[in-house]
Amino acid sequence: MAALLCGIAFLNLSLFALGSEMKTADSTKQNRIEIKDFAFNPQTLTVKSGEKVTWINRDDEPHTVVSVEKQFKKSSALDTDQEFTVTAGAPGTYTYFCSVHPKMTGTIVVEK
Ligand SMILES: [Cu+2]
Repeated sequence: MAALLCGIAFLNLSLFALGSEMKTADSTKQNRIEIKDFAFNPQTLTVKSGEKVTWINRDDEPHTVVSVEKQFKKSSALDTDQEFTVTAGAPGTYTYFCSVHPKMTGTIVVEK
């Protein structure tokens, strides 16, 4: 019986270790939005306030990133493989589009 209890305690310990590892990986995640085939991918991204969001253009066409309500500075025209980064501000929903192709839209949800 003692051996069984010991085994359970060990299992709990390893579950705990796994949980903290996942937390570490999550806090260093990169918030990346790829622009490909005239679309933002993912189209909706959820981030925490203060985190950085980076767009990268994987198309041969130039694209821009412009906040509909001017909640962040707009990008210049991004050439192929060029990146644009903003820091997520106040919590809320930020919609943006490409001024070259206004049908291209995306959303960033900023949480506290
Ligand atoms: Cu575009």
